[in-house]
Amino acid sequence: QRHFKILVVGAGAGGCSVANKFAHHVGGEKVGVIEPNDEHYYQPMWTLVGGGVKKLQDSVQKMSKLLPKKGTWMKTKAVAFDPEKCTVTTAEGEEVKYEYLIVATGLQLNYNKVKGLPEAFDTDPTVCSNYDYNYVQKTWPAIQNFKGGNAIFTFPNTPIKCAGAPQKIMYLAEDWWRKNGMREKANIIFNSSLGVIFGVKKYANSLNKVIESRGMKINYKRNLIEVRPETREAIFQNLDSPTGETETFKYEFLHVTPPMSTPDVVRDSPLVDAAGFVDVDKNTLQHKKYSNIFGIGDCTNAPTSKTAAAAAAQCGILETNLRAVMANKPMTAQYDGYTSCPLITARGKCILAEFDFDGNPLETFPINQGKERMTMYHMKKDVMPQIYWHMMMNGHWNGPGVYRKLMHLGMDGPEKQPAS
Ligand code: FAD
Ligand code: UQ1
Repeated sequence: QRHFKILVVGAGAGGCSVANKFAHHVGGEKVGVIEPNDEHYYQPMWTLVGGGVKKLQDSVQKMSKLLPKKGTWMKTKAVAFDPEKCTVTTAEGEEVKYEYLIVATGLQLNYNKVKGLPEAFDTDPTVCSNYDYNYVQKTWPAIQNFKGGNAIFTFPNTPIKCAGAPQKIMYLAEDWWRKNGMREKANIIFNSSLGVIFGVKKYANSLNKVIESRGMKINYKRNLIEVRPETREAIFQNLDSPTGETETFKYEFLHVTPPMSTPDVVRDSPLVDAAGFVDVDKNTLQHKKYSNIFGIGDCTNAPTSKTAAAAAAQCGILETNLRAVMANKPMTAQYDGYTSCPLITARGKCILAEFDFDGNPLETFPINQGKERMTMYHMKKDVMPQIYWHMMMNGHWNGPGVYRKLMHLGMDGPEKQPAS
């Protein structure tokens, strides 16, 4: 039976980064990684791929180049967790034993929860999604081929990763259509299951102004339940209606953000809460029941917005706390919920939202990030991919917390100074 001191399940943004961190600490040969994909995706770039700003290939790197050099990569899926026996079963039926487990499986996209959606993706060139490696390739051609009519952007009735991404692509599309003489013919509609444009007031206020000034329409509490590609109709349920009333929209362009959940293997495991997310202490990231298990990234129930930026901040917390547990010492690091969402509002414009568990802004730069800025656009487009590939993947990026503290030295009142 194979046995690892540290076993990481899932090598996305969070998993790859912590696998490399612990390879530095305990030696690569003691680290095992279970990950089925040959390729690692930098998903935050897909907004810019769909918007025609970046090439898809720039979002991809060979998994073999990113994982710890001396580590063991099991190129397969985890299919069962047994936290009592400290084993994870692989698709081949191997039971891999661990001393410490880090769960980092991210989210699964549940297309089959929307009737007709898989067929629509396969048959209708006007239906696309930046959330998927395959369907993000349809977005930019669909934007360019749009000749007017209803352009609809959806937000599902489940937690999702990067809650800003469903609207970022709307802004990029609107910007393109405006600059290419198509804007008057376009009826741009954001149908969201939520009741607000963004969960943090400061940024919601800015976004509402953007939407209003550029004539986009928002319908709240509208959940996509069916797509009919033959007639180009999208059916939405009104979540406020006690009778489950539905509304049918004709579409000439449809960007879908699908319903999401943790992968079935995680949802069906003993590791999750009632909602199906890995049940961790939100401050330490240690599992609430099993002290040798930690969770990171989108798969956990830490109540913050699910982003790579959040996973980066969690990496440092997890590193400190798991090392303490391994040394039989008390855990000292506390996650504050830091997350970030670069809200691109046009080519050359971005509102860089950064905030904590309570929705308080935690801005890195000593300027008002609630404004649309060219600098933040370049930050997102040109700087973040470098930080991700060259720092985060190696385990050398724990988010911008230290820079925020430096740049705000002496500038904020004590209430804005982080406790640590
Ligand atoms: P992932 O990076 O998704 O990795 C999960 C890994 O687990 C995958 O490699 C998968 O193959 C593996 N896995 C799944 N099931 C199993 C299994 N059974 N066994 C073994 N391995 C498994 N974040 C930002 O910070 N800024 C942004 O601007 C931003 N924009 C985004 C735009 C889009 C369109 C999208 C889709 C995402 C965006 N994000 C953004 C979110 C960000 O990509 C995710 O939050 C981040 O990737 C989460 O990291 P993770 O490690 O939890 O999951
Ligand atoms: C970040 O740390 C991060 O993770 C690598 C992202 O994911 C791509 C982000 O989008 C952002 C904005 C951050 C935060 C970093 C800075 C420098 C503000």
